[in-house]
Formats: sequence, C-alpha cells, structure tokens
Amino acid sequence: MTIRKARPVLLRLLLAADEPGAVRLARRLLEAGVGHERVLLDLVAPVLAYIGYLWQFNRLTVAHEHVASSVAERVVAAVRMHAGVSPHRRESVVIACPEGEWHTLPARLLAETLRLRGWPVTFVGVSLPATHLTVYLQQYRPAAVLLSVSLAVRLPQARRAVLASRRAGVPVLAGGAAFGRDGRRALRIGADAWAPGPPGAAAVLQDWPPPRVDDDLEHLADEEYSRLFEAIPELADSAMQALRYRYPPLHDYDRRQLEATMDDLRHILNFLAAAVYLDECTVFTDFITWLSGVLTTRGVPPSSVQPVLAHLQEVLHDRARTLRVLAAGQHALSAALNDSHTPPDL
Ligand code: B12
Repeated sequence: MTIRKARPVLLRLLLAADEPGAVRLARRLLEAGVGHERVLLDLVAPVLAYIGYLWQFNRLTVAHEHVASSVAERVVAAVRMHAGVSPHRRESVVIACPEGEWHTLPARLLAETLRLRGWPVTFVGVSLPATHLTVYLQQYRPAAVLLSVSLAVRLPQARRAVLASRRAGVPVLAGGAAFGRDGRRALRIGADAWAPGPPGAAAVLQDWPPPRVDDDLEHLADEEYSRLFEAIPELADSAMQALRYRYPPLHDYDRRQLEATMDDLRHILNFLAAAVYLDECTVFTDFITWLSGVLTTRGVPPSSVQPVLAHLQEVLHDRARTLRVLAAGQHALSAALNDSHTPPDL
C-alpha cells in the first residue's frame, strides 16, 4: 500500500479508536520498506491535520479529536519502537511546549524524527511554565531548546519560555503552526532560529548555535499588551452587552449558546492581545479567517463578529497598536465572508 492510499485508512482507524488496527497499519508499511520518518511525517501528520479540518468544519466533535489523537500517539510510539535507533550524537536537545499549550503531538513528531536521526532528545511534554523550564535547563544543560507552539494565542507564553531559556544560557529553535509560514514571528519573540518542520530543524541543528541576532523587542516591554490582557474579562462582558444591542438573534439564544458566545468573545480578545503583544496583525487576521469558518459551519453568521470588532474599536480608541490590529481584523472578516468551508483533500 502506498502512503497516499494509507492516509484514508489511517483516518478511519483513528476515528474508530482502533488502536491495534492503526498500529498494525503502520507496522505493515514499515515492513514493506517505507521509511520511519515518512510514516511519521507523510502519513500520521497529514491525517492529524485533516482531522483538524474536520473539527473546524463541524464534521467531528472534540471527543473524536481526543480519541484520534490518543490513538495517533500509540502509532507514533510503535514507529519509534520499530526503529529502535540509539542516539549517536553527543549533544542533546530538549523539546518543550510553553504554558497553556496542549498540542504535544506536533512536538512528539519532531522528537521522534530527531531521534531517528541520532539526536538524544528529552521530551518535556505539555504546557511547561517558564520558571520550571529554567530550572530544568540549568540542571541538564542541553545544546538547544526546541519550542513547539501550535496556537498563536500562546506566543506571549512562548516569549516567556525564550527568556527562561536565555536565563539558563540555552539557545532556542522555535517551530509549530503558531509561527506561521516564515521565521518572522519566531524572531519577534526572540528565538535564535526557526524551522518549518522536523527535517528543517535537523538541518538547522547541524550548524548550532546560530549567530546571536540583537533583539529589537521594545514593543514587548510597553504596557499596551498588559493593559489589554488584564482587561479581557471586563471587555468580554462589555462586548456581550454590545452584541445584545447590535445582534438581535442573541435574544433567542439558550444558555449553552450564550456560553459558547462568551467563549468566542474571550478567544477573540486573547488573539487580539497576542497580536498586540507581537505587533503582528497576521496573528489576529489568521484567527479571524479561521473563526469565520468555524462559525459559518455551526450556523452562526460570521458577520456577527463585525459589531464585536466595532465595539472594541470604540472602547479601545486611544490605543494605536490595538486599533491597527482591529482594523486589519475587520478587513480579514469582510474578505472571509465569501470563503468556502470544506476541508481540502487528504
Ligand atoms: C490533536 C489536536 C488537538 C488535541 C491535542 C492532543 C495532543 N496530544 O497533541 C487536543 C484535543 C488537546 C486539542 C485541543 C485544542 N485544539 Co487542537 N488540534 C489537534 C489537531 C487535530 C492535530 C494536532 C497535530 O498533531 N498536528 C500534526 C502536526 C503535523 O501539525 P503541525 O502542528 O503543523 O506540526 C508540524 C510542524 O509545525 C512542525 N513543528 C511542530 N512543532 C515544532 C517545533 C519546532 C522547534 C520545529 C522546528 C517544528 C515544529 O513539525 C510538526 C510535524 O511535521 C490540530 C489540527 C492541525 N492542523 O494540526 C488541531 C488544532 C491545532 N487545534 C485547534 C484548536 C482550536 C484547539 C482548541 C482551542 C479547541 C479544540 N479543538 O479542542 C484546543 C486548545 C488546547 C490548548 N490549550 O492547547 C485548531 C487551532 C486553530 C487556530 N486558529 O489556532 C486546530 C488547527 C484545528 C483546526 N483546524 O481548527 N487539539
């Protein structure tokens, strides 16, 4: 079976919680001579990304996503056992996710790829507060911290992890979906390097550490982010009030729908704050485009976000960076109203 043909099969097995079947499929491919790295990166990774689309477009529940990711973890573990490679490099690396980041599977795929290439890897796992990272690094002194971030809303915490690593004198290689398609966001939080994926990470590590680039991170030190972040609960309440006036269907919402709306408002504000923190509009505009799809496929018109953004523009009128991000958000929202909401091909 080719990797391409194996993808829909693995998708079915993950969603059916068929752990033995999924592990058998991976072993069959490995025994037929498909490389371990290919099974991880050309089979497991795209199937997981596809599961994300199915959730995004309301074809799967969060519970299905949980089931699929726990079976996928077993598949990754089986690939590792089958490979049985022992490290031949002297220097080790630590792979960590910043506080609040629960997506460990992308970091796991990175860890196993590097192990396959002979790196001794310590996988720290889920959501590590920055202070604990410093202590750990001081104790074990790895050559690099590989910081994996999936949600752009966690980039402020990723910055704290970068500072924590610096305190321990360990340079940081950053990666994961939160950083977007190039190294700009990674450099903005002060990482020493960025790579798009595990093979890229292995290439960057060949010539490690990279020359230190002088930080120009003054925007992170000002108060616009912290004032906004601290005001999120209050701003979410006032945005809800504004919606009551400006979005009449809200009057007919039941308790569950009102709670979901409140969650969305907090999500909007958290992404706004992360974009302001980085002074990077794309953090907010990417999120708004994504939210527009999530809402449409759940029967909520994305145009309902417009009055929320307008309200925030009114109440935050004296904050230049925040206003710039909100204006970009309005733009992205108008553009997204005509997007199609179907998953791409697997
Ligand atoms: C499984 C999953 C979960 C699981 C995670 C379980 C686990 N143990 O990891 C659970 C259920 C916990 C979860 C929760 C949530 N998730 Co989720 N999740 C996913 C899913 C389906 C797969 C993640 C994955 O493994 N991807 C596989 C790898 C291949 O993708 P990758 O991230 O691009 O990683 C590659 C590279 O980026 C790179 N890389 C990664 N890290 C690093 C680090 C370095 C240093 C380098 C160099 C490279 C590198 O290598 C990887 C391998 O090739 C994704 C879909 C997706 N597109 O990823 C959604 C997804 C990430 N989740 C999403 C969301 C919204 C959430 C929730 C907010 C709500 C929800 N759906 O439950 C929560 C938030 C939890 C939190 N606080 O962190 C969204 C995020 C959208 C956005 N706007 O940011 C996604 C994209 C789904 C979607 N299409 O909408 N999720």
